[in-house]
Amino acid sequence: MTADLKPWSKEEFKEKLLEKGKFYHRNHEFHIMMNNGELSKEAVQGWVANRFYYQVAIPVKDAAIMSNCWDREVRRHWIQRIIDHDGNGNDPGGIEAWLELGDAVGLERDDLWSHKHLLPGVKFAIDAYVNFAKQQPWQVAASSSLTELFAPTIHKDRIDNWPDKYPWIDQSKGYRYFSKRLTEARRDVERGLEITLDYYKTREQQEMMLNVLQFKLDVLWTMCDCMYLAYIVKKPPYHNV
Ligand code: AHQ
Repeated sequence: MTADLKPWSKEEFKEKLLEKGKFYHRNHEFHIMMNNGELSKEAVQGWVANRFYYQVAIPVKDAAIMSNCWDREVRRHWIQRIIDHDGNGNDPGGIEAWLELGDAVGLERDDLWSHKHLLPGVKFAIDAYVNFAKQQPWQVAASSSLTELFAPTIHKDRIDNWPDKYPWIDQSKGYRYFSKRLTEARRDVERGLEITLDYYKTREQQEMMLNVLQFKLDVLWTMCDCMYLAYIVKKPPYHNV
């Protein structure tokens, strides 16, 4: 029974979070094939189109967290995550950068905004994440973003591998999003870790947080499962009816 166990120190707790890295979707076969240059053009386009729903969901998820948070100081920081994606003033934001990635891989912007290529299972996984943020205490929802502890590496994989593995992708406009996230993810993780290491006090709460992180890892992994079935196994939903 973890209820009577001593809480982990902040360092031990952070270590436990980092141990979850093996479940990060960088280790999914879909991403391994991506980094090895083994994805077809259709599979890359499918990934860009399906991830677009994730990109436009992130600001909605972060707004849900803010709508549950009465702490002005936290909101003053957290609002930056929405701006990073929606942009403001002269900054077109990350959603625009993802649309440029869509342009670079040969997708029509209307087909991204209409979610024409969105797979049902990818939508369900992402909607589960948004609803989690709406229903959970803001600190719990905030801590679920800590899959980004492992994100800089995956963005760097794309920047390092895609130019050589996918020379058909227009490099002049395709990679701005990934470079942008390298710094933004590190800043987000700093804030997310601070909230998480402070909020979960007892061992039972800390163990619960590991399950919260596993939920979000499952969201990302499930997205890759759906895209693998559709674009690698070539058995998208209803392929046989
Ligand atoms: O581009 C990504 C992003 O903006 C975010 C926000 C953060 C969150 O709030 O959950 N997570 C996240 C992630 C982004 N990119 C993913 C990728 O593989 O490109 C990784 C993903 C994450 O690690 O949760």
